[in-house]
Amino acid sequence: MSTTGTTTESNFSAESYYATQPPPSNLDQEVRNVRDFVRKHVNAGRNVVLVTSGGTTVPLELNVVRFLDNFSAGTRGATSAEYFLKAGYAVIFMHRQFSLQPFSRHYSHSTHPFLDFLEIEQDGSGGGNSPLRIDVTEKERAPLLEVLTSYKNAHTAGLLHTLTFVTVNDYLWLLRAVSQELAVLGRRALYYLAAAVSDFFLPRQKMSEHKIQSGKGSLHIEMDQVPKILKPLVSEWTHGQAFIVSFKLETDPSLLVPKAQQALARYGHQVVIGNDLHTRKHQVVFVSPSADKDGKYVEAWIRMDPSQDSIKEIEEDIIVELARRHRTWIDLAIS
Ligand code: PAZ
Repeated sequence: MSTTGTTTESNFSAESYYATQPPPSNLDQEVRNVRDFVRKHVNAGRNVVLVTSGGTTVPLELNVVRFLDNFSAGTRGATSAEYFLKAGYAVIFMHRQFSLQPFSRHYSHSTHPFLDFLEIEQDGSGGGNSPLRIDVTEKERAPLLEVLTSYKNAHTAGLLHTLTFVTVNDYLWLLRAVSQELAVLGRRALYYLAAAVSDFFLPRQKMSEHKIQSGKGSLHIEMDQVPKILKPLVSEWTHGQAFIVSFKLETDPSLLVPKAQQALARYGHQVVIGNDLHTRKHQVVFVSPSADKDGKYVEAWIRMDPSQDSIKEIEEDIIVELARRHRTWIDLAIS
């Protein structure tokens, strides 16, 4: 690709990215819907959190047959969205299409399929010809009622707004557009960036139009780096007002804290939550700038006993702690 506004051939700034990569076709409508949602909750004096969740794809062809993807199922994001609702937030849940969603995640396909606990019963009134009805097994009734009640309450009160992305390009365009809409909330906006976003992509200008043919032997693809959009998110799109929490995933645990510190130094936001691929359901580390503003960082671990898995989810403690820190962030502007 030639240097169409890029700093080098393989190094897009955020600005050059948006100038050269096309927006998703439904962006304007999505933005209007977010605007309505935000306006409603600004008027109600409610804090709003943007939760991003799931992995992004990187298409290799314009008529896409093949794409790169990653492991993220969206468990962290979907679970956290429920606890944010419980904490009184209005939630914009921006997730990868078909990844886990708040509430329905409890009954996801292979782990806990809902068909397994539904029963078909004969309505007793009309003998053998009486209509059939569906019932829930005794054991599952109470937990389902709890999940269903929370789901209905969130929807009836209009507290949960859902947005969908598939590609890293969809994600980048949506994130910028949503953050511009959330700017009216100032400090009352919280960003919880749990999506696993690709670090590399293939610019449209480099993509093959049609399915890449296999006849030529091995395949060499050089990808460009996805621009580091946390920087403009923090300083431009949110004007340094929003409380921004990003996630850092590593597979070498010794990198977690240093990489989290590096991100804070580079982007200037409030918290990086570090998690290791293999232990992420049982422990995370909060890394944040020290309150003394001395250029140092503090770390705080949240740990759970893995044997407590079925009783408690780590996201419950993560969200309690973040809601507390977010309140302090809001109060700082008032005092
Ligand atoms: O979606 P999931 O529950 O399977 O995994 C969550 C996670 C590990 C993707 C998330 O906690 C995270 O660390 N996201 C950021 C990844 C990164 O860009 O480093």
